[in-house]
Amino acid sequence: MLSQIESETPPPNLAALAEDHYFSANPPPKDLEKHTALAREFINYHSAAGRRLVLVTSGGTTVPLEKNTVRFIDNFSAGTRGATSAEYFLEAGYAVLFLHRQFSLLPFSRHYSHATDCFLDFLREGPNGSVVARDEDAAKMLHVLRKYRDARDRNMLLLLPFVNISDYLHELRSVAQLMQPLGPRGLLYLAAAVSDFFVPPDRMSEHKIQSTDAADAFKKGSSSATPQPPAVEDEETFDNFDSSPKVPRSKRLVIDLDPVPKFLKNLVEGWSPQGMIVSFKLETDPAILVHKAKYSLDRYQHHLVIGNLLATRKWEVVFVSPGNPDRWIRVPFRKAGAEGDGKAVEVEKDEPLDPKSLPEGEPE
Ligand code: PAZ
Repeated sequence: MLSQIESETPPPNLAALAEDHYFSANPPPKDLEKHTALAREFINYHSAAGRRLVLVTSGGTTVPLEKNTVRFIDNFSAGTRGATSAEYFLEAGYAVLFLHRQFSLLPFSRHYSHATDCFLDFLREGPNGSVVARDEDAAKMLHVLRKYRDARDRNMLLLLPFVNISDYLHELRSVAQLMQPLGPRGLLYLAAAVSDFFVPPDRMSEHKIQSTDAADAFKKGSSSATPQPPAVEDEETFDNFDSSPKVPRSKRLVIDLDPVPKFLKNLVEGWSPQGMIVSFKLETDPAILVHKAKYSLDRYQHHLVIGNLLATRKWEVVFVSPGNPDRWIRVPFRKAGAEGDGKAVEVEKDEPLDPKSLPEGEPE
C-alpha cells in the first residue's frame, strides 16, 4: 500500500523546495515592499505603452558575517558592465529597471564618479562665482547630461539598490515575477556578480565577531565582573590547522560557508517563464570559459550566456546561445574606456570589428 501511495505521489520539485527554504530562512530586505511597489508601477506604465523593458542587474553582492553587519565578504565588481549596458539599452528604446549594488556605478553618472574620473576634475570656476564644465569636457558632458535628463524626464530608468546576497535574490524574484505579463518583451540581463557562497542565518553571529575574550565576563551577567586574563592555551588548541607562525584556534576566524542555491532554474521555469533571459559567466581561466557558459545554457535552458574573463572583460566577451556558433565580440583594448573624446570603444556597444584589425598582445 505504502509503495502504491509513493508511486502516485509526484516527485518533490527540489528547486521549489530549495526556493521555499531559502526565502523563508533568509529575511527580505526592509525596502522590498517599497521597491516592489515602484517596480510594479514602472512595469505597468511601460507595458501599457507597449514598450520593451529590461531588468539589468549590476554590481557585486555582499556576504554578511554578522547579522548586525560590521564585516562582510565582497567581490571585485564595480558595476561597469551593468551601468554601461543600461545606457545602450536606453538608447535602443528599452525602459530599464536597474537593480544594482548600492553605491556601485550608475548609468550616466558613471562617466564622472569613478575615483580616477572625479567629477571635480571636469569643472572650473566660471564668471561671478559660478561653476562650469571645463571647455575640453563640456561637449561630452552636455551629451551625457542630455541623455540622462531624457531618461529621467521620460521615466525610462528606475534605480533599485541592494546590498547583500539575500537582498539581491529577494528583489530579483519579486521583479522577475512582476515582469511576467510582459512575456518576451521583458528581458532579464543578469550582469551582477552574485556570490556563490553565504553564511546561513542560523550560523550567523548576531553581533560583531569578537577577536578577544575581553567581553566574555560581562556577557556572563555581572556588570561588576572583572575581565579575567585569557586562559593559557594548551597544545591541543593549536592542533587543527597549519599556520605559520602558530596561532591558537581561539584566535582564528574560521568561516564556514554554504553554497547559495542556483536560482537560475527557478527564474527560467517559474519566476519569468516567458521572459528573454541573458546570464553572464565570469571565469579567470580561459580554458574553461566557453565550457562553463555552455554548461550553464544546457542546465538552465535560457536564451543566451555571455562569457567573459576577469582580465579581459572590458575588451572581449563571447556569446553562447542554443543552436548558434559561439560569437566573440572584441574591441581594441588600448582604446576601451579611454574617455574624453566621446569616442571610447565599449564592448557593450556590440559593434564587432574585424579581429584582424585588432592589435596583438595582452591587454594592458
Ligand atoms: O561590474 P564589472 O563591469 O566590473 O564586471 C562585470 C562582470 C564581470 C561582473 C559581469 O560581466 C559578469 O560576468 N557577471 C556575472 C558574474 C558571474 O556570476 O559569473
